[in-house]
Amino acid sequence: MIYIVIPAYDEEKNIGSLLKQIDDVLKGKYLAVVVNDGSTDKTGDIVEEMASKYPIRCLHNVPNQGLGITLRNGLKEAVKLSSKGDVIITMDGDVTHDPNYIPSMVEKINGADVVIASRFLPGAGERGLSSLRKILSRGAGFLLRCAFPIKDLRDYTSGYRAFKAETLKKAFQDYNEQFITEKGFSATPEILIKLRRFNAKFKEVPFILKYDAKKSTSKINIPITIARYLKMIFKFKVRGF
Ligand SMILES: Nc1nc2c(ncn2[C@@H]2O[C@H](COP(=O)(O)OP(=O)(O)O)[C@@H](O)[C@H]2O)c(=O)[nH]1
Ligand SMILES: [Mg+2]
Repeated sequence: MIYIVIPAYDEEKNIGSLLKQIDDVLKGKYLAVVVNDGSTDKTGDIVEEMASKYPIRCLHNVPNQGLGITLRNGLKEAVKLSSKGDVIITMDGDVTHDPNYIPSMVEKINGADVVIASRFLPGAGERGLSSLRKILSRGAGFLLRCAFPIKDLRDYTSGYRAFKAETLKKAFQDYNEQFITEKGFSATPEILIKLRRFNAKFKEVPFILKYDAKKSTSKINIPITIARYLKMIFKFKVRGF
């Protein structure tokens, strides 16, 4: 079974078409766990309505909790529902992550624990992303690679990933509530850094981020995200993780 965890905060312009695209690719053979993070728009209503037609489960955070807690709630739910051999995908709720990559990511998980849709491989790229955002992801990637080198991993901040359900189950059992502690976007690299404890094997597939398809503005706050990345790197280096 494939579980797809989608954090969604004010994604009313995107979430409906994303969920339809997912069903076109996977033809009903999946369960999407959408976590509506206290959206102030119609995101929750749209997802609940689609859940009567498609294999979708919608969780609601009230009020907005941030990306870290949202990912934690969604992954916990997917792990709880999963069995041995299942795969858990994470992807953005904003149509920048094309679901057509899912079958190849699932195929590649044989012999690995995590498969990352990576923007930094030959054949990969980013369409429609500002230079500032490109610098941010490359700068963050450089620092994270220096601080926490992981074999075969280049893209630490891509939120589009496939995990073996068993690997995530082990992480939740071992770390308990400490598996995902970062509140914002820094939770995305935190998950990979924490999986190093289990000698997790990483693979990447080339991925083109379709930022030009996005119909909403980004929720990332660049100065806060930079500060949180630096704080997290410092904390994990000094105190361990
Ligand atoms: N739960 C939650 N999700 C968020 C928040 N901010 C952004 N997201 C979600 O996290 C994902 C990444 O955010 P997004 O705006 O797409 O960032 P960008 O694509 O990197 O510019 C999307 O699925 C958002 O809906 C938040 O405060 N809470
Ligand atoms: Mg996005």
